[in-house]
Amino acid sequence: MRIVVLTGAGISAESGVPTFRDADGLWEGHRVEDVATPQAYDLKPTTVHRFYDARRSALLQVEPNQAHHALARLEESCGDQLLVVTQNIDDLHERAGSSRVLHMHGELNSALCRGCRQRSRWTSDLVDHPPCPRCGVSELRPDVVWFGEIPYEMDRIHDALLRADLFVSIGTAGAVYPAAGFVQAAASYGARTLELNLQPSEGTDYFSEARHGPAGELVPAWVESLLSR
Ligand code: BJW
Repeated sequence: MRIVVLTGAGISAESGVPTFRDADGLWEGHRVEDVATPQAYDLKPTTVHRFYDARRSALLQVEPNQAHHALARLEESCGDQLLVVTQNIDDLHERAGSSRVLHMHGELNSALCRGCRQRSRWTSDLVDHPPCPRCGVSELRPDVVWFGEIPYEMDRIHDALLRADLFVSIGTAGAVYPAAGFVQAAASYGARTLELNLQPSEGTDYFSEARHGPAGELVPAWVESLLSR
């Protein structure tokens, strides 16, 4: 059985990483247009760098939770039949042991050079305009996908959705496209679809089945039931 799992901010919430749109979410103190568009970056690069620098250093204080570990166990058993597509820019899936992970909205531990367009692994601050390790020009920005930009890996994701038998969405509000449209795409290609989220997402009606509760409980239970079959 080929499985595609889409994850969003809710899977990392129990690790202590704030979500975006919940109460106390990341954007409560920031207007989305101030930090999550290329135009915002052009206007206020220091504000945007501080926002992402703070999130990058906060990553060092958090650990993967039971939901990330359960998906890593599933990969141990399913191998390349499982693909995790994450909207998250944290590295908690990898730290739990998953290796088949596509970061469609980029990664905190990566920098993108606006000069040479190369991506480089980056774990320190960007606010002081360090030079690009590839071309030497000081044009590094967070390697994340903002509104109006094209997400990464769309061809591979589309290919996986086309071949999926099961599509599972975990911890995402279903408010941001193209990820919010994956459930309809997967269903139209013949996959069964399952939502695991704290509450019904905006797209909940498109799923064949929905279970609501914390990911730290729902995901291990789902994985165990699948592995025991
Ligand atoms: C729990 C839990 C627990 C909590 N357990 N669950 C009009 C109509 C349709 C589309 C558009 C439109 N106008 C513009 C667009 C396109 C636009 C878009 O979607 N806009 C919307 C606002 C409508 N999209 C884009 O611009 C994208 N690009 C694009 O479309 O390019 C065109 C193209 C695509 C494909 C091929 C060719 C061309 C780019 C979108 C980039 C999104 N970027 C961000 C920032 C990334 C960097 C960063 O992290 O700072 O990505 S925005 C932000 O939202 C971030 C997230 O990945 C993304 C999704 O958020 P998510 O994960 O859903 O988080 P929350 O907080 O919203 O929800 C958390 C959920 O978890 C909640 O439901 C909770 O209940 C739940 N939860 N605790 C389980 N313990």
